[in-house]
Amino acid sequence: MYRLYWAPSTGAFAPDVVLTLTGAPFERQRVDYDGKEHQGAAYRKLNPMGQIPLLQLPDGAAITESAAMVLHLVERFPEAKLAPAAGSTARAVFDRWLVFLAVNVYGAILRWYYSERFTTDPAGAEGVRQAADRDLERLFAILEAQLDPGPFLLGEAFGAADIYLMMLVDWYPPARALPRVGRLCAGLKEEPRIAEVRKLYQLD
Ligand SMILES: N[C@@H](CCC(=O)N[C@@H](CS)C(=O)NCC(=O)O)C(=O)O
Repeated sequence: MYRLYWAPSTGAFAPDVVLTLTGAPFERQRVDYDGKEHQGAAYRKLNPMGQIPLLQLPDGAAITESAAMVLHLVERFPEAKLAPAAGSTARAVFDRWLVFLAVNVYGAILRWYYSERFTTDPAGAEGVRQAADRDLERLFAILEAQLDPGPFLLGEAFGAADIYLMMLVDWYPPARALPRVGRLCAGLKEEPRIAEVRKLYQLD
């Protein structure tokens, strides 16, 4: 069975929703984030980066990187229709946006939240935060344009990249003001299985 190491308000949300929507049996292993369990030796044996999430596959393999988890799951459970068929042009577009979100947007959000980690100059943190804010504005404007006509990143077809986008919007509230981004997230929140997972992750 799949086992997802998770904690509220973390990047475990996207793979959790994807797992939930596939209907695959899985268990959640809560990590004591406030108690810094993810920095302990036992957890680092599984994820040397000391980060959440971590997905253990049924054969015991430990997979890190939330986007890699999503890609594995959409591939493993094609009947859930959370991504276009592998090898198709639509799939290349899906992969493009998932990686865009995981690398560019997630990265900028980390710089926005944890600015002090991205400079050795204690006085430089505010500058890092402001630059990240500027980057996020630009990145979300690109996403807003991609959602035209929408309603999803891939047009008519809902997919796992939309879930990943919703997670990032939760962390960067200014993005909610963008009409298409805001509409997409508001719609996804209405889906009962997504709403359940949101509750668990303590998202509004
Ligand atoms: N690239 C990783 C990033 C994961 C990540 O940054 N997780 C955060 C929680 S949202 C974390 O565990 N941070 C703890 C730390 O960096 O000390 C992924 O996509 O899974």
